[in-house]
Amino acid sequence: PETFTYKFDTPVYKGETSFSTGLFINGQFVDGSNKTTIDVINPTTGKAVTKISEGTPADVDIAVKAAQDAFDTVWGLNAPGAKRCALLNKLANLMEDHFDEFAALEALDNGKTFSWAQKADVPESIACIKYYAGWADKIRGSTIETTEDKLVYTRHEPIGVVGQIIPWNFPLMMMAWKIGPALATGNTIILKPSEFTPLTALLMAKLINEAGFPPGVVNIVNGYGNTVGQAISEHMEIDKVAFTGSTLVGRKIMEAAAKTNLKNVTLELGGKSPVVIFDDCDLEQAVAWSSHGIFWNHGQSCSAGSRIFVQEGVYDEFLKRFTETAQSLKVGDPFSPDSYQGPQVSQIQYDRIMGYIESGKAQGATVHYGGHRIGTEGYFISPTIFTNAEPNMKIVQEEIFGPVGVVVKFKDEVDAIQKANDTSYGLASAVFSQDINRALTIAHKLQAGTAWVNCVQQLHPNVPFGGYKQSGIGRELGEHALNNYCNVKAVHVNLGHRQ
Ligand code: TXE
Repeated sequence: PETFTYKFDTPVYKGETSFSTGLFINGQFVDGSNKTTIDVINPTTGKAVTKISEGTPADVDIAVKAAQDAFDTVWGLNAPGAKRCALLNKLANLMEDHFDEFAALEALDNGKTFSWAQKADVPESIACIKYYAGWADKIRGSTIETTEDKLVYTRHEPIGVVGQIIPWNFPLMMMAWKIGPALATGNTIILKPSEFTPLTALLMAKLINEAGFPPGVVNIVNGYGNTVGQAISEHMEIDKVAFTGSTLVGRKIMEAAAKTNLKNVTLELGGKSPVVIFDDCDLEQAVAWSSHGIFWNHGQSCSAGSRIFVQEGVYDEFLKRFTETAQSLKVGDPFSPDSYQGPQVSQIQYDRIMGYIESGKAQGATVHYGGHRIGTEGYFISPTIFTNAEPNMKIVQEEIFGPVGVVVKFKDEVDAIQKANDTSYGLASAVFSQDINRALTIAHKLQAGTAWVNCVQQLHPNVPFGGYKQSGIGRELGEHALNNYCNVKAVHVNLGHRQ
């Protein structure tokens, strides 16, 4: 396979990156078995920056064999926790050495701004790997009291070969969330990055080798969802699949698992998260956070606060200030120091978002601000605010995954809860109020895996994250994620009793 070498010469970063574009199987970079490639498009220009090897189901088979061999010999129960801990820490340190290179690659490949990748994606990915390094030698079962003639204890054993399919919105961070807990608990991995954003995973592959992980412990098979992704979810020798992406594909993955070996499935899917703003909020704080909630990462966040409910008394003032904030957000080149928002990730996503904006207009909602393309090159969309939306409209019900927020008025607490929970999703939610009793009461009534009080988009490696309703199954991050990657075995020991 070819080596991708790229010189960044931008106002915010000058430097060079270089790594193989092959599939990463058994510690080696190899061509896909069909020798075909996938173009990697820079969303700022719409032009290809390089090509990467395209994997096939046959490559998944080869990777699974390597992963199984590694599990049986050098990883799994054969690698003590302290060794897994040391390797994960080594990887985190190497990531730190390549900090700005990672941020630049995310900006090039995904279109997110270099400065936000520096502030969020890269440090949070490193923190996640370090956090799970800390767990690697602390995986433990328990003894359970039954009767005096028995000793019963549990072991938390690694599952084996696990599949991990990740999306394009936080390429490095999603990889870290997936590989951290899987490696800490001793599993071996077949990871498929998104075909839209494969670059940081390839740099990670290089560092995984450098850190000294045995060959076959982590395998990265780039490729399309309906080939490589499907092969992973159908594979008879993959015992668990973890997926982050659309609800549509989440269903396909469960179906594939059900039809094959009933592999264990965890899903982190879409959202349509409510932000509930009461009259008694700190308005400046509510405006700033709600703007960040929907416009950060160009709205391409599963926990984006895309439905903003504002109480009658403060609605007009909120809308005025929220609009001014949206106007002030600089949309432009991800490598420009003052850009807040870069391009959407791909032509497909650009078209999908513009389609939603058109549907909102057609169904009678008002484009209060934005709603149009910016520039003539790349996939830039203006921050957009809809008002006068009805509950059944597509822009209120469906995940747009772009910089498009809907602002809706509400009367009282009952009305707010009814409106906020009127969705098939349940990933995140937020409430703004200076009355702590009200804020917490509402936070407890919101049907979502995360409730933010007087803030939004707060994540931490120590804290579980995941969805209620159709936003997913299982929890990532924190101690909870370890359970996704362990089989619990109960051992009953008879202390001499004869039947
Ligand atoms: O996601 P896909 P897409 C939502 C968001 C967005 C929409 C579509 O609303 O607008 O999904 O984005 C792989 N078997 N989210 O189409 O297809 C695919 O190759 C196995 C929310 O890009 O779900 C990629 O690696 N895998 C989300 C991954 O699934 C398959 C993040 C995600 O892509 C597959 C991304 C198949 N049949 C999109 N088909 C979030 N929760 O944050 C595709 N894939």
